[in-house]
Amino acid sequence: MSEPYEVNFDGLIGPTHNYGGLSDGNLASSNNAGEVSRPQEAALQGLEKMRTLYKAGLKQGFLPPLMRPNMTFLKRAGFTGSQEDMIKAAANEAPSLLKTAYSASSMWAANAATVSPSADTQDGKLHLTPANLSTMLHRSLEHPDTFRNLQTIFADMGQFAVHEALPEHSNFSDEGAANHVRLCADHGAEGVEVFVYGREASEDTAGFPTRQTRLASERIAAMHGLKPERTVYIRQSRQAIDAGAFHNDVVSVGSLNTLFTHELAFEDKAAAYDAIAKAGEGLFDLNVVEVPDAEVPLKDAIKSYLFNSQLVKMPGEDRLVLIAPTETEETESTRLFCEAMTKSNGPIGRVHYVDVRQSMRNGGGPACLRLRVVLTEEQLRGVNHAFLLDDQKINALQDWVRAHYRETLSAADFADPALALEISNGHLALQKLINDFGAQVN
Ligand code: SUG
Repeated sequence: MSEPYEVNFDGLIGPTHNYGGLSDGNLASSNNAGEVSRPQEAALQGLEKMRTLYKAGLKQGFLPPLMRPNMTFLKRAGFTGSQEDMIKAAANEAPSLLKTAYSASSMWAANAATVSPSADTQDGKLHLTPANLSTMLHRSLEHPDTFRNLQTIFADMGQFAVHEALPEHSNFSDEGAANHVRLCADHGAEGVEVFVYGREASEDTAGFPTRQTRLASERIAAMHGLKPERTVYIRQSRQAIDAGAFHNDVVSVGSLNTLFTHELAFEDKAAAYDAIAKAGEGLFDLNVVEVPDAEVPLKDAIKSYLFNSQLVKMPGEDRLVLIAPTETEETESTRLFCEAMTKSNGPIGRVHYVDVRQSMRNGGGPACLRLRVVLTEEQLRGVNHAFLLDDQKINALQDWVRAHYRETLSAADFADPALALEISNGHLALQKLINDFGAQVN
């Protein structure tokens, strides 16, 4: 049997990428609110990151951007008439709702879904559950379309189970893979699935919003048919959330048997490491690379997004590679930590920096931009190949971006109905491109 693949599906950054300041508790989103964004540059940066992983010999896929403005949302919010009427009325009466309808937040694919590979599930299928993202209004609009996209990509019901999102209520707040870590000996071997939550279902918490409940995590684990003895629930530390770690993937990342984490990521770190090690008994020996606050203060970890990196096993390399944002290189404490870490003989042997600055300015690093899906050879054949990339397809998507995206965008532009038309033409061109990709023989 050949080794299964960990495929990264990145969110293709959409033409309405903007700095809306919509995410309370996400410091980058708040600090850059109202700035002029550069959608074309953003999407090209994202595609170059995808190319980096593809060229290194990894399988790379993409999730298309969701259609914006979200007219269904505006309709449900009480706007009527033609598209033009609705946009003009929203611009006059409720510009913040128009901004919400225009959000390109589906680019952060780590929040698209929670994924359990077939090696962990009782029915032997790969399970995916879109996140309801119910804490933030703009993000809560994503899941119905994400569900449809996942159904299109993972259509083979004999191999894949795509569930509907959990009920939209704060008791079930769910942010998908951003609060989920899978540890294992090899991608294809049975693993331990770790769910990190910020609060109990009906608990009131002061401070920045806690976006994941334990109940949501438990229901997803049950829905995916995970073994209770291989499933761990860990509470995220209040200190990390209040410092701006709105998702756990801002303060830790795991791959294979390695957990790379800030020492203040979890409420009770000793209990957390013990619980993971115990759940992994007989499967793997847990290797924790813990970053001390004295070397990298939480504030620097969050500013630099050291942990919002992709931790990957590259073909031909013995040790793991950390695909980190350039901000990690520019922040002294994190750069020095990475230099020392790669010189030691620990599990992370190399750091590769990528430029995803446009996304970073909204709080989305390399790890936010991707959804990891472990696929066996047979499952890979069952995936809709239009969404799996190679060099030519990346070039074609970049040409499409250059043809259809504005160089700059600000919230004031949303009031002009011509923007919506322009975007919908671009969307049609993308549909055609995806159909062409699908028609190619792989
Ligand atoms: O949900 N930012 C996203 C960033 C998501 C990052 N994802 C992970 N850590 N996995 C969020 O806060 C900002 C949008 C704005 O303000 O326009 C935003 O939604």
